Amino acid sequence: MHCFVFLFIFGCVNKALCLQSSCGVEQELATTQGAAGCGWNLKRPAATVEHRTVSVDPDAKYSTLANEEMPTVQGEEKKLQTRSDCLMVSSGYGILLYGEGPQRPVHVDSFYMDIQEVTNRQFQNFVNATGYVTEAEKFGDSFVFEGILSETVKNQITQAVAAAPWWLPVKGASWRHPEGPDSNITDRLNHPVIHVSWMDAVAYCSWASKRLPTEAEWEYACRGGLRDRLYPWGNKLNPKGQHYANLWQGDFPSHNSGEDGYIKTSPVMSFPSNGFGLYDMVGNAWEWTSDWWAVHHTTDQQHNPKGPPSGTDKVKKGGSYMCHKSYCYRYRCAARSQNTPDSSASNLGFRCASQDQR
Ligand SMILES: *[C@@H]1O[C@H](CO)[C@@H](O)[C@H](O)[C@H]1NC(C)=O
Ligand SMILES: *[C@@H]1O[C@H](CO)[C@@H](O)[C@H](O)[C@H]1NC(C)=O
Ligand SMILES: [Ca+2]
Ligand SMILES: [Ca+2]
Repeated sequence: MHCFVFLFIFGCVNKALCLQSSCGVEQELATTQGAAGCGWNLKRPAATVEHRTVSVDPDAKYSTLANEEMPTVQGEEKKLQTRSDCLMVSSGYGILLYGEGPQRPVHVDSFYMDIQEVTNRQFQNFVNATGYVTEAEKFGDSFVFEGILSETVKNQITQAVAAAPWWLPVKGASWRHPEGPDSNITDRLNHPVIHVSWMDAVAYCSWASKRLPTEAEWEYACRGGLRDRLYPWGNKLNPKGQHYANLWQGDFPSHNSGEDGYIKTSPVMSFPSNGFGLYDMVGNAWEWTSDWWAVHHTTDQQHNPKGPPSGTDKVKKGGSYMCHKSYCYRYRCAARSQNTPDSSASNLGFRCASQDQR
């Protein structure tokens, strides 16, 4: 089933102004507590990183099979068309430390964006067609949030991330086994695929004849046509008492009340879409972008910026079901975080974009 929705968007988006009432508070929270919370420091030990170079050659490895076996369930895409004189200003909430500011005018050409995070079912299709093995499966482990592990698995773990002790490297954790060997995705085929590295995400998107969105494209898509807003739907986190994203309610990291209905990932599209018809742009799973991470940006106007030419970390956007304001206020369109390209974790996934309709 191929469903495409053609959406023309006229209007300028994305001047994320610092809100006077909350900016100072946020800056303080971010600098004191933010660093480790969003999956930062989930770096593989240097020793294991070296033998883990994965080459992705879509032509050689995937295209033949891909042509024979296209996914039976194809996610929808939206065309996001921008006017040529439209200025998009990326970021600008005021967290200079993480490169959210200063505000800067950016133009992005029209592109197609998946309306949902790539699901386990879609990823399974890809793996069935290509035999692809993810980096977490090759390494033999992946990071899982302690709060969702069984006692059996927890008891077998001896190391943790110093700055974020609730992240545990779990042997056998992968997209097929999100909380380790005693878990599976049978009942979660419509949830976002997680435990996928940046390389894995690139491999999937290439197979689908797509690509990862740039950070600027991702942010443009997140804003859903609204100006100067924190979230894809506006400035209030819970308008009319409703939840608009799968986030964390309660106290992080000890108690997740699951008030929004989910303490782990949720099926994609469980919460309302934004003005562009895109779902889960914030919350549920973090999403990889194609950009290398940097915190210094030019304030000159840019056309289709693609980030720095090189780096050590890739930018991820949108926050996850683990984000709570006290610790990881990253469920804003402007917010950003980073991981090394070979990182994988129980709250990190992706969606694809493309220049042409796929
Ligand atoms: C992938 O293959 C497995 C094993 O053959 C099968 O159970 C599953 O339904 C397939 N998934 C898709 C999405 O086709
Ligand atoms: C998957 O996990 C569920 C419990 O979460 C279990 O009941 C089921 O037997 C498991 N399925 C497989 C194929 O391991
Ligand atoms: Ca939740
Ligand atoms: Ca998301």
